[in-house]
Amino acid sequence: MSRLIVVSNRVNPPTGKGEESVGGLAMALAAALREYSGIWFGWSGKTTTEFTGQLNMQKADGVTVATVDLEEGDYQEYYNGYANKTLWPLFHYRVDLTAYDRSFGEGYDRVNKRFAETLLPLIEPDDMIWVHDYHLIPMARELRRLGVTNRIGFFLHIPWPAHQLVVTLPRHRPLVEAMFHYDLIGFQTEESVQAFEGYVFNEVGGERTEDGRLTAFGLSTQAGAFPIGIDAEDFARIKDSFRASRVYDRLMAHSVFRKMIVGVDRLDYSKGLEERLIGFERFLHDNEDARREVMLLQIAPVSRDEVEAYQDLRARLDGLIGRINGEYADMDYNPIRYLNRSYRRDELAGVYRASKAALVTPLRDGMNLVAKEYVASQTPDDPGVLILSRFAGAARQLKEALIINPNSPEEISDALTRALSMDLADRKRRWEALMDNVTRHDVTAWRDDFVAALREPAHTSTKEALPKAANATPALTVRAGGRG
Ligand code: ADQ
Repeated sequence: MSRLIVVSNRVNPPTGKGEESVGGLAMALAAALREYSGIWFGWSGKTTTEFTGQLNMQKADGVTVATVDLEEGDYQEYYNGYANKTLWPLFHYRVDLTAYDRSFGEGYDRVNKRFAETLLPLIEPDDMIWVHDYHLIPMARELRRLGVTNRIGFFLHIPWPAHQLVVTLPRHRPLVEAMFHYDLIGFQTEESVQAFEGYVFNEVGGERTEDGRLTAFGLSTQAGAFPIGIDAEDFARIKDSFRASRVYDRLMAHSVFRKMIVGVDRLDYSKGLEERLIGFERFLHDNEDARREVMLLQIAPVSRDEVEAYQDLRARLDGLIGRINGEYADMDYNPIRYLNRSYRRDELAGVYRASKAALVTPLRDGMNLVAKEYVASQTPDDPGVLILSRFAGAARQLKEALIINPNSPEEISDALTRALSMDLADRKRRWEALMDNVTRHDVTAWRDDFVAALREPAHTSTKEALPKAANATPALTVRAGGRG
């Protein structure tokens, strides 16, 4: 059986102890790597004054992990720069926050080349390579330049934006061309697949072949939707664990005669945190009875705090929360409890279980795993209500949630009123359908679907390697399997 090599910007394998602190995605990838006796390759998270390309190999809980340090300039231009100041805002429809700095693009290409060169000696002829996310779009092109003919897949965790947005990027063409060096490109939703195809057909005159492949730039690839899931079974189990129950009991004791709503997000402008707070403020304004009775617990660990847009957001949130609490708090009541820290997965499960409703209000989100985690942590005989933005990829699957437009404070306020007064039969009916979806489309199904599609018709491939001098791009026919 071929091995699997997973490539992602950061490598975060389980340690074998205290796994509740490791994310579900990391657990699922680690399980796949154990099954396929593979390697997980990426950045160590450390920087040095000069790039050495020195590989650091470790075995962590049955998974071989290979990491490399970056130099400070790489970190600033590739990670803080092109990844987090260019692609992240643009792909989340925030052209106003997008930096179009040429040095960022150069740093991005340089790091992808360095990653490819460092990984090269580890690749064996039969290995499948699975590259993750927007940090590493050019990775396959760089590997092909080095002569790698293995099957290479790519999964984009964030949305692919509309054509009109992509073309605001000065070097959009080489970026999209680089994607055609993958055998398989996975997106979170059909909407992203269609947006990608829209670019390919309308901007570069690409076409779809009879068997569903996309051709452009003299290359061909396969694109499909592979909506990511969570380890639903594990969440349903840990919600009753000792730690989850302790958190649950503490929260219940604190909210006697009160109803708690929860929000859990990285502190990021794509998550609609301000819109959520303004919606909650509207709810308090419109419902005198609810004041003193309903509180919002917002957990938002600080993220990417070296980037100015994140510092600005944090300052605005501090001001907004101060204003709302100042207006509506009483001596023994605070409408918003705001925590900038991380919690273990089992603790989060306890928080979700204790909350009558979850507010998940991103303005754009590839999927949103919090929405699924909330569903999986509910008690079947008294489940809470999920309020979900239509702009989260998860809204395509979780149709029995209360779907809202986060730009409307009234819609948020109305959904809260509805959620908090919903009768048990309605809550149960919705939750059962949601839980069924979250369980069926879990992270293992996602991973297995993607790997099966990547593995598929290797024998029909007529793939060649790119010449080492990369100026001339030969016609390359790549056949990939997978769902169209
Ligand atoms: P994120 O933007 O990080 O992921 P999300 O899908 O919600 O967004 O995942 C966040 C994860 O972090 C969840 O598992 C959540 O439990 C965890 N988390 C959040 N706050 C936490 C806290 N205070 N303590 C501990 N854990 C916390 C990107 C894309 C998403 C896509 C995922 C997976 O932006 O759209 O769903 O990748 O593909």
